[in-house]
Amino acid sequence: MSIAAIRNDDVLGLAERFFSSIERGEADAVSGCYAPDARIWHNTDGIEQTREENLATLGWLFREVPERRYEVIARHPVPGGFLQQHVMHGTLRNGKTFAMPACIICRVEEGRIVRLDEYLDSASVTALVEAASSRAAPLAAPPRARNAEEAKAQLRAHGITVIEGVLGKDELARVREAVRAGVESDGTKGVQLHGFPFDPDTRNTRLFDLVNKDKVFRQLVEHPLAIELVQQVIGKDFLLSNFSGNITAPGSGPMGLHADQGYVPARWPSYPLAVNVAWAIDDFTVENGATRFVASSHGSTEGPQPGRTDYETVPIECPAGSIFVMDGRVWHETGPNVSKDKTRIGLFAYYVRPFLRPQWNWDRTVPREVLEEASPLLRAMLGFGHNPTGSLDSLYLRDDD
Ligand SMILES: O=C(O)CCC(=O)C(=O)O
Repeated sequence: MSIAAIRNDDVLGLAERFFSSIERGEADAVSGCYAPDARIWHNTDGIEQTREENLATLGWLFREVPERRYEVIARHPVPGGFLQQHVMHGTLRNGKTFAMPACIICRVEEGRIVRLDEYLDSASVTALVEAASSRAAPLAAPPRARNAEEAKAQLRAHGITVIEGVLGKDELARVREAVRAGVESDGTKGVQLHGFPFDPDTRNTRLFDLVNKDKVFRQLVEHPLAIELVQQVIGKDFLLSNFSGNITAPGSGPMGLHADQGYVPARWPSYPLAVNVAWAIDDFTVENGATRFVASSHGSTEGPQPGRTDYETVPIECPAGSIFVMDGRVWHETGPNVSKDKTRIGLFAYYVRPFLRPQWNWDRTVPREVLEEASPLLRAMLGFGHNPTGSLDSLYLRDDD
């Protein structure tokens, strides 16, 4: 291969890294593609930005346009750099989509971009800025995803997604039986099942400690799709905070509107601290108390005001076997069960970033036999694995710990 061909490969590799880092929102990786004294120019304002100024602009883009994709029409190596014609497709935080055509000329030295001139359609730029600052169009229903990638995009854009058909008929029957057995066993032992302070009456049945109740529940908390989405929302390292069931019953009222990370003092950071994967074991309908949520509440930095009841909520209707995933900031509640004779089983697996204390003290409750057969992933999410906040205790652990 000639030196010229190798250089072309390097330049095209750099172009690929640069645009895919922007797609993924990785500011450090974008920064690494620029030379420290790089200059970035746009025809729309005629301003020459420094690397840091451009990274600030990209920070705005990452925030306002959580989903970005480049459709590369042409990418050509040229002496000293490359040319690219592309269309950037994006979804704004308020769910609006846009497509922005552009042409760039990039000068590269020693494997880094030293100058980038970008020609944009000024009407598209104005439309993007106006759309980003306009009020969110409220969702009339939660978005539905056909696969993990769509679910991730919806979580970024709306903080919520519904995926149908995750559990089949036999699996649902198995889970229902485990719930029935759990309720019976807790009832026999005198464990509280009704009338918790967060419920409006004594009709709903709350079943806690699912991890220790049946293997099938342990399989749900580490279901690969659930884990993929959890990691997308709160990062690679996370803890299971709680896993419980809520069985609504005819006549049960709505639970108070809340956000799952509501115990974290306001103002919350601009990223979610927690995520809830809800398993619909029965059909979720308006009648039987489908969970309800407030559209766009994932953009909030605090929970709903206590006592205020005028928030508009949207039902999360979905067939049995679906999961719905909500980032920890989404305001939601159990809907009222207004049916004559229908119960509704929902299981709620609640995961948090590793620096938040779980609601359930797994170290005091998980029996040795459950731990012994737990996968490394389950052990880690229960707090028995590597501690990503420091792992300092590893200095003192014995080999068999
Ligand atoms: O049962 C539901 O629909 C929601 C339950 C919930 O939000 C909770 O337990 O925190």
